[in-house]
Amino acid sequence: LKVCMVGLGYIGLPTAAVIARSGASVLGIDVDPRVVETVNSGKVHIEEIDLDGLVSGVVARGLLRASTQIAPADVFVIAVPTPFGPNHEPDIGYVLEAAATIAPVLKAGDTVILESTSPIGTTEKVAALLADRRADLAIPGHCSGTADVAIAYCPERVLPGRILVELIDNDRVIGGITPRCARKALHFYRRFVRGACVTTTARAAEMTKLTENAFRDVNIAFANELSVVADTMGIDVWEVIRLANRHPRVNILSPGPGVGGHCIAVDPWFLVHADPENSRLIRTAREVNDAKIAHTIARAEALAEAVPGAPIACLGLAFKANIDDFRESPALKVALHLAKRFGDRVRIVEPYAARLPQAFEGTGAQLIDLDTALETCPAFVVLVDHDIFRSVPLDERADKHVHDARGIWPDQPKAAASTPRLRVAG
Ligand code: SAJ
Repeated sequence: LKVCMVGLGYIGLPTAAVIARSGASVLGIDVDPRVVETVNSGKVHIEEIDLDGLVSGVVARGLLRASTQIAPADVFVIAVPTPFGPNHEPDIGYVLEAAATIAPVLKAGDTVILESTSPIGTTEKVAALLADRRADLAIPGHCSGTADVAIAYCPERVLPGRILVELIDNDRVIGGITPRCARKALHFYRRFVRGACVTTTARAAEMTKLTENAFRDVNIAFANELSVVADTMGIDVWEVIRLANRHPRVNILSPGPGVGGHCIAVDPWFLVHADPENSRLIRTAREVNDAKIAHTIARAEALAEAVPGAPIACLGLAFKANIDDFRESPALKVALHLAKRFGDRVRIVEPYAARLPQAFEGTGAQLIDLDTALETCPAFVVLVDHDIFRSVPLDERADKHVHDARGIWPDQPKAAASTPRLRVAG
């Protein structure tokens, strides 16, 4: 079986490597020649547990090769970004570009699968584009009778940090332009997926993906809203959540400095955009989670003012624990704001960064290690729940002033005093 993966990013590369391990011959396409070169030398350009060993193995066995040029294959998988524009409108330009790249080499019997998170109706647009470019082929949805190719939507659902495990173990939702398309795609996923593969329509599968991430966003927004209310009331939100979660039907998630990453902070907008009038809860959740960043900034500023002139340590820049991904990171936004305001007083501890991101240039902020921070900084803003930060025992931080946005330093005696009736503009 010949497979062509279009897009070798956070999802495309691990997926290509897992497919190659199943014995298929995989060609990975990327527009960036550096990515192509890195993969062909058996290396990886992204950090993900166990990915380096897997990629070097399948490249050495000749099962995975990368190129900037498309080639004929039996199955084409599209895993390119779907960003949003200035008004949160989804941009499917890269998906359509990928489909246009595939069109000239497509032949009867092939399968085209879109994995990118996409607004509802995108797979149909891919089919329309292929029908337009390839009048010689019978494209599903654009022909009567049996189609020459199968077109399906199968969203990725993997969690960064667990990608290789979840690619295999998670259930997959496979939506076909027609039921026959879905069955053809299902046959392909069975090669490497151990979880259940469930078929549906392309539109339902597109909405399912958006729904999963909007569900998580709404639930995190509930926790974040509670944390602000508790702060106003001078109550420890972590204790309230622990106690409430003792109820058999209550399971509240963790508040944080906001919601980051390229999925949960983005995808709910695709649903809002589809039907703005009827998606008020989803929109509000997005707004609540974004406003939590401003709240964290206000609390961190108050902390800095409590230790005039002294160094302030910001723990973490990543968008979540134990990864090196800083995209859409609320921690980074808070730390950058503090660096711009307090300059060389700001010390950043981020074990997953070799140097500070470019945005910090000229602010005077420095990257230091955790031990140095504990020795030299009287004030701490905890922004990411990396395991290494959790491991600091109480006696090493007892005399510190702390704003802990992640709730990982329990029983902190000098937790930044709550500011009753604190109001933060969203
Ligand atoms: N967060 C909280 N509190 C929580 C949980 C998360 O503040 O209780 C924050 C994190 O710190 C982070 C953000 O939310 O900033 C998102 O983190 P996450 O771990 O919830 O999710 P992602 O973005 O790493 O991955 C999500 C997953 N979706 C769901 O769990 C429904 C993953 O399965 C998807 O494949 C991925 O989005 C994606 O690619 O869409």
